[in-house]
Amino acid sequence: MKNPSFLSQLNDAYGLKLRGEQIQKFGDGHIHKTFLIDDGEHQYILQQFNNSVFKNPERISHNHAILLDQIDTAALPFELPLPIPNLENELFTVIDRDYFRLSPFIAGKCINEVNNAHQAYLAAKAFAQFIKAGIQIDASSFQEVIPGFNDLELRYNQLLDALNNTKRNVSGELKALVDFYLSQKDLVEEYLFWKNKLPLRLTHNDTKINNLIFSEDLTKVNAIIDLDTLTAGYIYYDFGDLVRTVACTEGESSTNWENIGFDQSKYDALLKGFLEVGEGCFTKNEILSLPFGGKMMTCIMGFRFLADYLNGNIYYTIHYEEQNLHRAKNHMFLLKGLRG
Ligand code: GN1
Ligand code: MG
Repeated sequence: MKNPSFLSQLNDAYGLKLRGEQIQKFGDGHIHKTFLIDDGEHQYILQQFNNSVFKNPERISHNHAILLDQIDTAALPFELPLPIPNLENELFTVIDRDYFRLSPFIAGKCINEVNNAHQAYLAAKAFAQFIKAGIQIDASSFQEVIPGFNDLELRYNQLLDALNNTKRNVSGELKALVDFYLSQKDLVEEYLFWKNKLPLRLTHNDTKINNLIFSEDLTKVNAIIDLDTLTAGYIYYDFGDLVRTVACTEGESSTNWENIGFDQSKYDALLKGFLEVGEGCFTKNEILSLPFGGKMMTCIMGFRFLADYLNGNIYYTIHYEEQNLHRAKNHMFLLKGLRG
C-alpha cells in the first residue's frame, strides 16, 4: 500500500491525508483483501473488493438500502458497519481498475474459534437478533447477490462439474475425499425436503465466527461484519454456519485430523442463544430445521473447498497449494461428527 499514485487517488476520493505506513493488512477473510487504516486520529477499514466473486455489487447496495430503510439499526445492541460513500457519493472507488471501499472501524476482537460455551451463546444470540430485527421485511424484496450461494443442490452439481473438468490426478486421498462428499447426496435430498416448508427471511448467510467483532474481553458482541451476502435465506443457514465454525473442536484451517470433531456443549449453547431470541417469532418448522443447518453448511463448505481445489484454487485465498483440500478434509471429519 505504498504506491504513491494509489495513495493520492485514495486520499482524493475520501478527502484523507494518509501515508503508506498508515495502511496495514488486516483480518482473515477469504474473499476481499482487507486493510486497517490508522492515521493516529481516525481508524477505518479499507477493502479491495473482489468483483470476480461479487459480480453485481449494485445488488449489495440494494439490499443494504432495504436494511437501512426498514430496520432501526440504532436499536440493535451491536453495530452493522456499512460502507462509507466517497466524496462523489459513491460506495466504491475504482483505482487502477480495482474496486476499493471504506467502512467504519469497530474496535474489538475477531476470533477464529470460541474458547467457551458462553461465547458461542453470545454469537448465536447476535445473529438471531439480526434475523429477528428483519422479520417484518418482505424477503422477496432482497436481490440474490451470488446466484445459488447456499443452494446445496447447485453446489453438489458444481462439485461434479469440477470433478469432470479437473486437471488434477484424482486418486488416493483426493479420490477418497471426493467419494466421501459424493456420498452425502442424502443431505441434498433433505435440503430439497425443507425448501418448501420454510419461510424466507433476511439472513446474513456467512455467519462464521470471525464475521463478528467481540469486545476485547470477549464478553459482548460489538458488531456483525461481512454484510455483502445478506439477502433472503433460511434461518438454518445462519444457525448452521455458526455450528460449522463454533461447535467444532478445531477451526476451519486445522490439519490436526485426529482432533477434529463436534463439540456438543458449544452446540447446545448456540441453540440456547438462537432460540432464546427466536422463540415466538421463528416457526415450528424453522426450529425443527436447525439441526439440519449444521450438517448442511458443513457439507456445502466441504463441496465448495473441494471443488475449488479441483478447479485449481481460483476462488478462496490460500496460503499453500493443498489448503482447500485440507479445508475439505477438515470438514469431512466435522461432518462425520455432526452426523453421529
Ligand atoms: C468466505 O469472506 P469470508 O472469509 O467471511 C465465503 C463463505 C465461506 C467462508 C469459509 C462470499 O467467507 O461463504 O463460508 O469463506 N464467502 C463468500 O470460511 O464466498
Ligand atoms: Mg469475513
